Amino acid sequence: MSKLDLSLYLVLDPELCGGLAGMVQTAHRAAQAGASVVQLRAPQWKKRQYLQAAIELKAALDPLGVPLIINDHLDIALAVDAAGVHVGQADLPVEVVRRLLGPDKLIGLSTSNASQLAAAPLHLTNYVGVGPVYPTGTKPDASPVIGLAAFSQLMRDKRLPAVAIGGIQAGMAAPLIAAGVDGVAVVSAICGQPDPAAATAALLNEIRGARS
Ligand code: TZP
Repeated sequence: MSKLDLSLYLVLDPELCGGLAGMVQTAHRAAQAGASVVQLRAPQWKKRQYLQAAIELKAALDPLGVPLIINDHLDIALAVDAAGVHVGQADLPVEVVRRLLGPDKLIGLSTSNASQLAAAPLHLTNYVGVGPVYPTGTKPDASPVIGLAAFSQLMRDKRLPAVAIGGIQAGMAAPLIAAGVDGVAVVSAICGQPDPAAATAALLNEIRGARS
């Protein structure tokens, strides 16, 4: 399994990105500007449309060497030979996904509290998403907001590579990196921005600055 760079993890949202074409364009621009992972997340989409988006995203991201992660849909990840699958707490368990996906693909797991983090299967999970750290309008059914203080506490007991997610906008990444997270995951801070490449570059700059 190659080492995963979680620095800036873009989660795509078809509504914020302007549909399938907008999503592919945003992903491509963000990846060119340094986004290190891209996740296709479109819970409202039917399978056929999801598959088409995955095919187009894979074609756009492969030449840039940026891994494509598929949210929830294991079959689509297998169909397009994506880099991995991201599951939530109510999706297929990591153990099942790992068995079906094999040892070489990536598996990410959404968590929103200490007990979910403690329950993440250590040797089967490549990374955890932890959030929402801040209030977000992007995921209406998100778990309760964690807040920076509790998030920092969670990072003290970190057992797996982790990305912070939820309400992270430009200028908000540095304290999360300082708390020990490996990267930040964003939707609206890149998707739907007038210049996704500039938004990506600014966030990356902040992340790198906070590390040095
Ligand atoms: N999971 C927890 S919060 C969230 C997801 C997918 C949405 C984050 O969106 P934004 O726009 O970066 O706040």
